[in-house]
Amino acid sequence: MDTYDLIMRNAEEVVTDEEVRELADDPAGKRAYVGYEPSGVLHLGHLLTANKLIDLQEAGMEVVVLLADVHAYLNGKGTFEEIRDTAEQMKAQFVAYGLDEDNTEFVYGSEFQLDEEYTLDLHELELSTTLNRAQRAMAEIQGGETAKVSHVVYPLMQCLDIEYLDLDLAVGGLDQRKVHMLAREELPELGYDVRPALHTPIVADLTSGEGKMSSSEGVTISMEDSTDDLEEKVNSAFCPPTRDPEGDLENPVLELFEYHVFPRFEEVVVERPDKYGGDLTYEAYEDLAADLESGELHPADAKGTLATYLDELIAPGREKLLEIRD
Ligand code: IYR
Repeated sequence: MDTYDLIMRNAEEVVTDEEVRELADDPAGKRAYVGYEPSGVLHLGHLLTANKLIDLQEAGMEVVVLLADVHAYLNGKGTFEEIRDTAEQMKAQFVAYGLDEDNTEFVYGSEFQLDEEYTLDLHELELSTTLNRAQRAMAEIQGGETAKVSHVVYPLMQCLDIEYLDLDLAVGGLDQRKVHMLAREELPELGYDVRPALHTPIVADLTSGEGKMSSSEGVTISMEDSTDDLEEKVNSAFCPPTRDPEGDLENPVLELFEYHVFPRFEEVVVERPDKYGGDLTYEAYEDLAADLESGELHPADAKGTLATYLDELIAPGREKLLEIRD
């Protein structure tokens, strides 16, 4: 796969395509990042952006993971001590999952976000950004409770991170898009460069195919799940034979194959007894999706296979988690 295609694989959108093409022409030494509010157990939402970071490492870029402790604090996720403990667990799981430790820089937000220069820049942004704009940027990130002043400081700091970590590309789920658009507008006001952003899709809820799979509601797959948990969750997933039967429902089983399994495995083997046609081997997601649609691949076989591959994917992180908790 060429560098541009690797960078773009499974991206929902990039802003702008032209800027990303420029990066793809000369990726060596270029820096990309994702920031995460520390959470003790990684779930598939985290792994979607982690897969993208692994793609970017493969494309020759340097990868920074921001353990956003100050952001988590501003978003009401606990005391600094609690958040730091959680962040260490998170880091260990990312490495176990496959982020190349020698090529990944893990940075705590508090390492640079409390410096004087950063703080003064933050105040300048506070002065130039309307409350309304900052709240809109935060709407998809904040968890619904009454907005506090901290919730409008949060997106402004996220904008500054792009400059202070000296990045060439900001990566995040689609829910981060408004913050990245704010950054593109506001950073030049402070005399800093505009950087491109890449957004990964939001995976639909597993049982309904609607909305998004999140850690707070509905069924989520995480590194905590045992082999049996995975089987049970995947078996109860919504899996219509077509990807988009009426235009507004997704097939979460296909999404998980596309975004999680195919990027990490060379081929996917569906094991079937000979009397049901024998094993099927797929090298590309599109072929598997086409077989599900045509009826060649039964949803039950697709689900069983998905559970097996997801199990293999999360096994190292699950072991790490058990080790940490011992
Ligand atoms: N807003 C993210 C966390 C975060 C991301 C980046 I990129 C930052 O620079 C800082 C924080 C979330 O919703 O988890």
